Amino acid sequence: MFTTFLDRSANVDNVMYFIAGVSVFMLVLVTFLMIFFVVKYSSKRNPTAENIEGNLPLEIIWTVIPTILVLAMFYYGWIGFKIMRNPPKDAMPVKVTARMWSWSFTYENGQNSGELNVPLNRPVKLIIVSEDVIHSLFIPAFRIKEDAVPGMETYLWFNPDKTGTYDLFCSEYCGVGHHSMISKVNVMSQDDFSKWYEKKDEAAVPQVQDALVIMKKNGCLNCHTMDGTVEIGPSFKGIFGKKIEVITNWKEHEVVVDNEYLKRSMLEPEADVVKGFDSIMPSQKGVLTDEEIEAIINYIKDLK
Ligand SMILES: [Cu+2]
Repeated sequence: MFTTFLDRSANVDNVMYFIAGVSVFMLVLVTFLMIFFVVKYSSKRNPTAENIEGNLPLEIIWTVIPTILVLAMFYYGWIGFKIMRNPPKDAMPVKVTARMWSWSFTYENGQNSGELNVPLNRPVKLIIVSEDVIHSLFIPAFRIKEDAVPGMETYLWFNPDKTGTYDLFCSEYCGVGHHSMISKVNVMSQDDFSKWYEKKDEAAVPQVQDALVIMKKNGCLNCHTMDGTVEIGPSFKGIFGKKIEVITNWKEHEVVVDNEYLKRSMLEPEADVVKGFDSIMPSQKGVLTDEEIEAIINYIKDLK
């Protein structure tokens, strides 16, 4: 169980076992002593109250032992923290952007994904930013967690030492779509990773079939469905060309869902909010390109 302290995730586990172990031991000890003294000094056994003087050796023992235990917790925690704060120089940087309610991972060559793809056995440094509120990047399998804070950059690193797919999610309640901020870490062989990493967008202008990829990548489908199911936002199914009730400046009115309306809904979502929904969608200005917006609109058009 107590493997080398150079292995960071083993260190996290060891610190956790150590603190939990000490806590359980203390709980049992204190509970036992409490029951023991209740019985031993009950009024039945001791009808006359007695003044018990202090006991210096006992006081020294119960001061020194817990102090050592607490300092040991600090020491082992500190070792793990130091490793965590010092990414290896050759770590691969990946920029992580958190926003309501999706994750986006951008690599040095501009490659971008909604899932974190990493090669086996190469340390990864995650540079974390938030576009709106505080989120928290949590990858339990690698024992790492760090807040994404608007206006600043935070970081984390880990060494993916086993291929496979692992959960990645937001562990800071960030609004109604918080549960949608779940993604994956895909640890791939070096070959598979290179293949994916070098794959550039074939077409400069996104096509309709790319719209699904764009929507997934940008988290649109965390709130909007395509099968008519209503979630956080209205479903895209069959809305094109329809008349809908919207609220603009607290006033209800009707609009027709056309190209212009859909584009405005992406860039200024607060302008006309569909009746019955909260105005919580973040603007996609600067996130989606004009071509991407067009591809999404064309996709929605076809969703009869
Ligand atoms: Cu979040």
